[in-house]
Amino acid sequence: MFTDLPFFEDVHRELAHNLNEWCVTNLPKSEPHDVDEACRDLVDVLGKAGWLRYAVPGEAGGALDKLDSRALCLIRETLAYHNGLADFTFAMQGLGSGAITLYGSDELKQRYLPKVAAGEWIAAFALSEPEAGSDVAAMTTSATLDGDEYVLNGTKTWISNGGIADFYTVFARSEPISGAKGISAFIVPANTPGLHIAERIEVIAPHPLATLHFENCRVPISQRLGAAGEGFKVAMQTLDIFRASVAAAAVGFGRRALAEALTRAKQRKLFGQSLADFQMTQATLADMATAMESSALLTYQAAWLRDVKGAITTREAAMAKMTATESAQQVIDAAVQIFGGLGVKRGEIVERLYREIRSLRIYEGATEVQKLIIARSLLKESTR
Ligand code: COS
Repeated sequence: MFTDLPFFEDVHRELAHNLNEWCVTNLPKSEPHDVDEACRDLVDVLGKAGWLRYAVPGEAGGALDKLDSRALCLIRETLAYHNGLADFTFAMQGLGSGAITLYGSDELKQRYLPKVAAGEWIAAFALSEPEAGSDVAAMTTSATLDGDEYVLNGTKTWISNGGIADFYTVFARSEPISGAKGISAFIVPANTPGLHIAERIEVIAPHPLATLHFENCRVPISQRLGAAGEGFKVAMQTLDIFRASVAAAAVGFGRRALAEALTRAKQRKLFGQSLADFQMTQATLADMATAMESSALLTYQAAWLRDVKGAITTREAAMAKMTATESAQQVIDAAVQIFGGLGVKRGEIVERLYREIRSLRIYEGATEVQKLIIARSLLKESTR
């Protein structure tokens, strides 16, 4: 068992085991017709079962003292293995509320986080804009101070849980400075006047996704996270935690594809033997397994460094996200190939995984952005 590795403690081993057992009996096996309803149900079920408590810290009803990266990663890997939408809903509760955990006042923490942990409120993270995705510091959504309120105007897009969220963590330019330094972070309840869902976006692996418009949307200063102008740092530190968990989800998808491929290779007969008897198939299976093992090691190394060493893990999380998502894409593609025609038939697990893995190479920083982050960090550290 890989949870026997020294990265983990007993609490993690128990968590991974118990969650896996729970998933087998409690998660839907097929894709839903209505993703909004399915996500609301999943948040409710994950909340009632106590799993969402790992998305918030102990002081606000969390299961562990701190937001524990290894727990987040193990949960995402396990959920992704069984049900991609369950992984999505868990991840968004964490990402959507992560900035409150890191930068929220005690009052905001106590108001929002217990509801997130109970699955009573759905969270979302609104950072990207039509012209500010990878270059997030180019954002133009404005937050103008007027008395004791900020007035938000602008557009956010690719917002997961857009349309079903109860509140959004929104990043907007509050200072008259261009670039990273002028941005602040805010909690905006979904029913705030001036916040509209402009468009729902359909994607290949369906989940709630939308474009939001802010039109003279008034938010009290008390809903700001961190200091004015500190929002870019708030976003990046939140992403540092959750990028490693994206890697873990990719490991879950990839490991599931490998498990499906192994079963298929043993069962499928052709040319008088099983598919698994061909050395060509064996080479593919070996590459798949090795890719997922190495991805898992990078992922849990990043999580362990943050949890145990208290390290800043920007570079390690970027390495894990890049490697795990790119590897899982290849592993799942290989699994589809092993399945042959069945691999692209709607309803097959590997067909679903093939669609589900694709966006992980893009969201929370595309692979190209991760390369930038890794290289910048290396160059900064190099003294020669
Ligand atoms: N933690 C804390 N601070 C950080 C940080 C981190 N992980 N990353 C950057 N910062 C700080 C920098 O130290 C710098 O502060 P100083 O000027 O005081 O030194 C400031 O933030 C600006 O950093 P940088 O110059 O690196 O910003 P860039 O505009 O060049 O952007 C990238 C850097 C490309 C890394 C950033 O825009 C990014 O991550 N883009 C992808 C965004 C993303 O993930 N989008 C998906 C949305 S969620 S689905």
